[in-house]
Amino acid sequence: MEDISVAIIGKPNVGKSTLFNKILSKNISLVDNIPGTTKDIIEQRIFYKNNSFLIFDTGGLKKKSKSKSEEQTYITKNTLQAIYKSNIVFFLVEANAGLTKADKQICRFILDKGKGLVFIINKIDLTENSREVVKEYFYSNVDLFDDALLHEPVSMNSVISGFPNKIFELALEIFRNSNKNINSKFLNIVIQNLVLKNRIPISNKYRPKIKFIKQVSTSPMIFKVFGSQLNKISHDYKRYLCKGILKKTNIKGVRVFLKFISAKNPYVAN
Ligand SMILES: Nc1nc2c(ncn2[C@@H]2O[C@H](COP(=O)(O)OP(=O)(O)OP(=O)(O)O)[C@@H](O)[C@H]2O)c(=O)[nH]1
Ligand SMILES: [Mg+2]
Repeated sequence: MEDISVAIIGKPNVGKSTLFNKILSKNISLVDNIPGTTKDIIEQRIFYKNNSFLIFDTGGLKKKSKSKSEEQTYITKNTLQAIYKSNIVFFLVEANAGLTKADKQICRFILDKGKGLVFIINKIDLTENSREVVKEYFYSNVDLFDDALLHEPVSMNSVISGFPNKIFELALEIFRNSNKNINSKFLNIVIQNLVLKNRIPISNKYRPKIKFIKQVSTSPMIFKVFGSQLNKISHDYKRYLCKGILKKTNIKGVRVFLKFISAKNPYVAN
């Protein structure tokens, strides 16, 4: 049986190791109130509903240092390694801390690498706001990713014991979805409807034309789109197509990737 690999990622002290221990029902990873407690990646296997999960606890994300580019400063080598090795990332934030630019960047990075994302709000016991208000705040902020649809965040108090079923249900759903083969006929109806609803803008007197779409890979989900002058389609329009496909197929927690392939047209000057 192949493992579903899961990396627990988040800023120092958000409760990654606490969640890791809770998942394993054992105190394996050191928990402390000092940020930077976990140094190396710790990995353990668990079984949930006949699936084997390999869980990585990570040292998390470093504070910003001014010398490097922003992405580098937040994502350390260990974290990067864990993200690359994983199918799914459990991304933790603290309820009281708010969603920072760094959090958003890392979520974006995770999705861009084709990984599934489960967004978890921890230390919900420390906030005065209701769960709903906190969830709504984070949800409306992470929903900015318009080429990926996220699930509603899971809110939790990770120091309360008990296996976090909800998180694993989401992980399973995301994993299954990212391994789905979408019916070609359906996919083509979806994309033609998207184009009908919102026409591709004209570029250089020519309107790019989409003729056909087909899925070429699962996990990550990659689709090839065939047509003419497709290199003229704007970034925004590509995002519109991605989001439309995700909505119609009801896939959340992962990105889809579109590759545009234009037929050579001898009548159009370059
Ligand atoms: N009140 C409250 N405290 C929590 C919760 N989850 C974790 N903590 C506490 O937060 C502190 C940090 O927890 P860790 O699990 O060590 O955090 P971490 O993200 O692994 O930290 P690093 O390894 O340093 O990156 C500990 O004192 C935990 O007991 C929670 O849901 N509520
Ligand atoms: Mg830790």
